[in-house]
Amino acid sequence: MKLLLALVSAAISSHVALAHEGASHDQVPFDYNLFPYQMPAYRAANGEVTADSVFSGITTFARLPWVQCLGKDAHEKFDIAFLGAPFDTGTSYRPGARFGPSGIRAGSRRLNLYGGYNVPMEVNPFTSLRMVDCGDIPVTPYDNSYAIKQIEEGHKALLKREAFSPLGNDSVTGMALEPLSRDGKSHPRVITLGGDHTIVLPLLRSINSVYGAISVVHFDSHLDTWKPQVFGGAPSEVAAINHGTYFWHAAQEGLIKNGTSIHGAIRTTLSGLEDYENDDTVGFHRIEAREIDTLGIDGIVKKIRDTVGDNPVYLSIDIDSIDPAFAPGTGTPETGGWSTRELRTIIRGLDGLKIVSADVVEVAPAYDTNAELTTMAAADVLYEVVSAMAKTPLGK
Ligand SMILES: [Mn+2]
Repeated sequence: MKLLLALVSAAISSHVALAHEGASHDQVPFDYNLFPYQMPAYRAANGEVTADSVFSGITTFARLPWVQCLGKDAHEKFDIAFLGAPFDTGTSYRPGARFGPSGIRAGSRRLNLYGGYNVPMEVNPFTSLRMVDCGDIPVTPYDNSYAIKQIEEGHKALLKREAFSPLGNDSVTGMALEPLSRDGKSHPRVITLGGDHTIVLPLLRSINSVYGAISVVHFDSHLDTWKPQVFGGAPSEVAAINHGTYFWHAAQEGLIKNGTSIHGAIRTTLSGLEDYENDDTVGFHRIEAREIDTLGIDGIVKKIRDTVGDNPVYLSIDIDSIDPAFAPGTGTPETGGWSTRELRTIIRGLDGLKIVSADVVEVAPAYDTNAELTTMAAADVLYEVVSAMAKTPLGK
């Protein structure tokens, strides 16, 4: 507790110096710290500094400050933004992922209770980067085509900004790093909280506008590269875009760099082996869930790293990559998956990859347990993602 109070005091005393132009405090209670500790705290009437309880207050991801990025705080800068996309009208089986963003936030409340230092990664993402929660994109539940446009525009509005922290120098050469983006500017990273997996089509359109065609690392029990005629039957153009076909559309639009993308944790049944041939055409390599018994975690990490190399990477995590024993709250669960521990270790193995943005999708809290297993797993997986991001600047 002493350490916690010391951290809070340090954060309070640095607060004044770090409050920067443009920061608005009109809705922020007490001495709310925007950076670096980002931990809600207040000074009581007797002058003592007290950390707010993790179970109280309005819930944001990891209790990060809420910034109205799509509203009055349109010019606020950050390094990582959490952004909800509460869309689930592209699901084939159980609906409910529209409650994913609020569920993941609830599952994330305890992430930085002790300060947030990641022991195996040797980094504290909460003190290394300015992270904020931008709330949710307004998404209509009545019109998929319109909702998909809303998601692309909402994501772009954040991604197009300049990052809060400078890019820094190469740790080996000492030379200033150059951004990976097409416009030569340093952009923040956006972590999208889904939502069903359909949202990745508009997200990849947004990513493409800043980075061009991208390599994708995709953890999922399903391929999601199916042709609309195979998955859903494509009775209309709107129905053709759903949570099993979005990668097929993304490839048609040239958003995915062919041959440098990879799925992990695949274990779905198929219409036939031609689904794998189609998957090859769309541009993915595959790691099946059961290969963890032969390749091991190190072999899986090596295969992913060999596939994407130094390319900019978009990371998409379907929570159903994890076994339903550990993450039952999802739309299309498949048994025989990885444990939460295994997926977290694999993601830590991606340290050093140029992950430009990421998502966790298909979290449907209505099917979760009272113990919040699924939403905790989603939040903890994202903690590993932001830790990897904190260690790897987006430069070359
Ligand atoms: Mn999926």
